[in-house]
Amino acid sequence: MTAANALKTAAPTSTFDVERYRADFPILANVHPHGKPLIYLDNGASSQMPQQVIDRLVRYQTHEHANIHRGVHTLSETATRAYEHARKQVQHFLNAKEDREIVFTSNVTDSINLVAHGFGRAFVGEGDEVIITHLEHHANIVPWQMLCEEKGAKLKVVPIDDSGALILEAYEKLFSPRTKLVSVTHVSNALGTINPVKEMIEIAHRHGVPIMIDGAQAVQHMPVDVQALDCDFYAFTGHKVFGPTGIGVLYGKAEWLNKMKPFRGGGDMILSVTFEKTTYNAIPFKFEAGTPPIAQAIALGEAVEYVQRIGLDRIAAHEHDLLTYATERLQAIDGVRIYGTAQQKAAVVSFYVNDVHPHDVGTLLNEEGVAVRTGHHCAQPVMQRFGIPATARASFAFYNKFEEVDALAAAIRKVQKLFA
Ligand code: ALA
Repeated sequence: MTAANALKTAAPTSTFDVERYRADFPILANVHPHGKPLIYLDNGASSQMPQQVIDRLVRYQTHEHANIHRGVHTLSETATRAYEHARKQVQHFLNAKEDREIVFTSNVTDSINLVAHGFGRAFVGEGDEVIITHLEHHANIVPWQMLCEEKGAKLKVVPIDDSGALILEAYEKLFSPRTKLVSVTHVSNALGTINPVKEMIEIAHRHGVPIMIDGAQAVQHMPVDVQALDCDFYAFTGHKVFGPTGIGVLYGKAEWLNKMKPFRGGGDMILSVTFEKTTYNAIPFKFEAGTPPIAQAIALGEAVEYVQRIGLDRIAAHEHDLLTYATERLQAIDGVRIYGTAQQKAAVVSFYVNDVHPHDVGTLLNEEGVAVRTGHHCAQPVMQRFGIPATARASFAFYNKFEEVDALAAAIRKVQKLFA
């Protein structure tokens, strides 16, 4: 029996009509430069935009563009209405209590830096502590390191086990009376681990500590309800949830946003300015200095409605099937090692093919039309934990299909033959 025949299951038969949704994404019909159909498995880095979102961008640029919050003319009012409507769409997407709890930023990195500055400068002092985890993307490490360095505070890190799951008992032990904030990723970008954030939030609150969740790799895969979670901050980025680049979101409980210092100074974040004193605008505008990414915010509103129309529960179920199938197919290939085997995982498979460097694997997969990310995935501590410099990573979206997993497996076998 060959390894391929040893698969426990064939591709699941699913009621999720993937072809219907793929038809919304013009880029997926593109032929890859190497003459192969494009098999896009790099959604963790950036997902694709459906025609509905592209059309919304074009409609805005063609008929509605002007600066917002600044004009009495019709176009400015139209653009302002559309931008503030997008804020409400995001509010509903996250089930935030109020639209003023939604701050538009430029990406998750920007959202985390906003909290590191706005919260950190106000509430973290010498000898205080901030807790993060070993699974974080650099965006959820470096801003806290910078803050701790500036303030003389300490960064504490929740360890992970060999499957890439957080060790929860160790998390609880890290709290002390000096702990001021926890910041944790919802889903690991490098390994796919889904963290038990609900439990982590409860533990943090038991210690009287606010907690921020980095949802960059979560909101496109599963329903997120910030009121049910009861997190204090939640961040995500537009271009990973089928929207454009240049737009991100910070959800913050109004009580915290009100207490925080502004991150950037400039136009629109003020009520009045004299050379002696500036008074700041109300939230969320206090945090949106300068002309914001108006078109991108409006398109993001369309993107989050688009995924809600499909249904995040249905997306999660389809992607779970994809993950199970991909894991089995890759595990059936001798020489392929999967990193990240936690019980709770999003549809991300990080792997090594024999001892071929992941960059070579990625380059050769590309020749087969298969796009994956290779490298440390901006999560070098995760790589260090496993003693490797990099992995190849296939990251799926709801528009991926089982045949694409087969194509990935076939392309990996070709790589192995080249190095045999
Ligand atoms: N953070 C993105 C990734 O995981 C870029 O690929």
